[in-house]
Amino acid sequence: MINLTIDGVKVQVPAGTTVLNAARQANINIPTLCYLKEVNAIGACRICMVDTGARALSAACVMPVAEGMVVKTNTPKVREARKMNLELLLSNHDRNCLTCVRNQNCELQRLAEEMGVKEIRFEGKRNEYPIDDFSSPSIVRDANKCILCRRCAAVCHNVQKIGVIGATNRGFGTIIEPAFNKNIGEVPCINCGQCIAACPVGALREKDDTDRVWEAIADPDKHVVVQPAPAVRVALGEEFGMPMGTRVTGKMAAALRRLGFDKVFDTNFGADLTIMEEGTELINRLKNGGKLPMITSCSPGWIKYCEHFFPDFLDNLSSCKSPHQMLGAIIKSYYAKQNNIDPAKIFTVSVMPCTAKKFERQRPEMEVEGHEDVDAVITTRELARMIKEAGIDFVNLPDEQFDEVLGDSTGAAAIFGATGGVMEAALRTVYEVVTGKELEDVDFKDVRGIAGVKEAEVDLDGTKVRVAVAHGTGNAKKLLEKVRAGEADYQFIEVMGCPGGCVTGGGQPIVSARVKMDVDPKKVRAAAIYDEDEAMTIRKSHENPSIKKLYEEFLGEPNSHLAHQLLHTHYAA
Ligand code: HC1
Ligand code: SF4
Repeated sequence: MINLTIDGVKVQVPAGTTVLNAARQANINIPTLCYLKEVNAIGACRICMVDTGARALSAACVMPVAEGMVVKTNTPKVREARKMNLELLLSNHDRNCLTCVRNQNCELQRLAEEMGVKEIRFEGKRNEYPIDDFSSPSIVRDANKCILCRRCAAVCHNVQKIGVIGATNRGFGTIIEPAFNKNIGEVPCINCGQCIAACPVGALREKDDTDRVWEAIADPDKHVVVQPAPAVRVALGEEFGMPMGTRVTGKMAAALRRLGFDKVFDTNFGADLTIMEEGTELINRLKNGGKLPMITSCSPGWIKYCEHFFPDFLDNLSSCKSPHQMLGAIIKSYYAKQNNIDPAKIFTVSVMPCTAKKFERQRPEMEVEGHEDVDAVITTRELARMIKEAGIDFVNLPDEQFDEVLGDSTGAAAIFGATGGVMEAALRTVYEVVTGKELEDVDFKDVRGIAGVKEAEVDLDGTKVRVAVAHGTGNAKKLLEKVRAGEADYQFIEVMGCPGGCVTGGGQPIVSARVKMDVDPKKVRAAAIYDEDEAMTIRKSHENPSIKKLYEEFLGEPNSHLAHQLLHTHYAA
C-alpha cells in the first residue's frame, strides 16, 4: 500500500492507483473532462491538474501515486491553470448552449459554472465545420462542439473494437472524424451510439425523429401505435431527476397515452413472441442438423457488426426479426385485421434505448407487403424530450397499464433489456418445451452479470446444450474468434451490440463521467430489470395467454408459414 497526503488528508491506496482515484477515496473531487473510467485516461484536456510538488503541475488522471507524495488540488496556481485550460477549450467551442441537445446535461457547461468562468479571455479564431446530420440514420456529428477529449474514439476503438472515428490533422486543425474526411454513414459504423453516450458535450447526438412522430400524432387520418422497449422503463425516470434504477413502467404507459398515441402496446409482447419463434428455431436446428451455434439477432448494431466483420457467421444468425420489428408486423397485420383498420393508415412508433434501431427499421428486409413494420424509432432521450415539451408532470403521473393483448407480457420479456436476458428467457421456454417438465428455478444466474463473456451448460433431458453470452462488440469479437478457430463449441450464443446490453444502449439517458466513477449504470439498471421480472406473475414466454391467443387466432404455430412471412428475415452477405 502507498501512503500519501491530499489536501492535508492522509490516504492509503494500492500501488498503481492514480492521484485522481486516490482523491476520490478521500472524497476530494478533482474535476475531469477527457477522463472516462475504464475507457479513457490520457491526460489530454489538462482540467484535472494538481500540484504534487514537482516543477510543473500534473494531470491527476494519469499520475500514479508515490510513497510520501503530498498533493494539493486547490491552490491559486492549480485553479488558475484549470480555468485557463477550460477557457481555451471554450474559446474554440460553439457556445449555442440554449439550443444544444445537451443543455443542462453538458460536462463542459457544468465545469464552466463550477470553476467560476465569467469571461473567456482568449477569444480568437474559431474552426467552422459542416454538420453531418444527413449521412447516417442514427448518428449526427457536429465537430463545432467537439472538445477533442477523444472519449468517443476510445469507446469505438478500445471497447467496441471498431475504430471508425479518431483524430485527424494536427494542432489547431485537429478534428475527431472518420478517416479520409468521410462522413459517418460512409464508414462501417454500426450505429451503436456508444460514442454519443461517451461524449461530454453535444458533438455527437442521435438523429432526432420526434418531429415525424408529433406530425403523425396530429394527423387525424393516422392511427398511431407506440411500443416501448424493455430497457426504457428502467432508465426514463433519470431524465426527470429520479434515481438511477427507478422502474417507471406505469408512468411511462400513462405518459405515452397523454402524448396522444392511439394505442400503447409493449415491445415486451414482441419479446415473448421472439422467444416462441427463436426457441422453436433453436430446437429445430438442434434436431435437424441446422447451422450451429445459432446466434441471436435482436441487436441491430450487432447484426451490422457481423455483416462487416464476421460475414462468415451470417448463416449462424437466427432468422428472427427483432422483437419491436415483429410487433410492428403484427400490428399492421393481425391488429389491423381484427380492428378493421387499413394498415396503410397505421403509423407504428418504437421507443428504444438504441440508436441502431433507427437504422434497422429502414432496412429493406423490415417490411411486409409494402408496409414498413416500424415507421419511426425514437430513443429514450427523445421520448423524455417529447414528454417535457408536452408539459406532462412525469414524476407525479399515476401508474397505467399497457393496452390489452399486444401490451401483455411476462418476466421473460422484461429481462431482454439486460445482457444475458434473451438467453435466459429462451432457456426458460426451450427447457420446458423439450423436456416436457416444469422448470423449478427459472433464474439462470450463470448468464447474468457484467462479465464480458459468460458461459453455461444446460441439460435438456440428456442433451447438453452449451451456451455463451457476449455484450459489446469487443467481447463478441473475442468470442467469435474462438468459435472460428475451433477453440470453443457452443450451440447457442447471445450477442448484444452494447456493453451491458440494452440498459446501457446508445439511446439511453446519458450518465456523466463523474457519476460513472462511483456507479455502474450497467449494474444498477440491470438490477431494476430483474426486479421487473420478479414482479411479474407469469415469467415464461410460452405461458403468456395473449401469445397463445395470437397463435390460435392468427399465426397457427411457431415457425408456421405465416410466422415466417411476417416475423423472420434473412441476412445475406
Ligand atoms: Fe433491446 Fe430488444 S431487448 S434489442 O436490447 O430484443 O433496443 O430494451 O427493444 O427489439 O424486446 C433494445 C431493449 C429491445 C428488441 C426487445
Ligand atoms: Fe463507433 Fe458505434 Fe459511434 Fe459508430 S456509433 S462511431 S460504431 S461508437
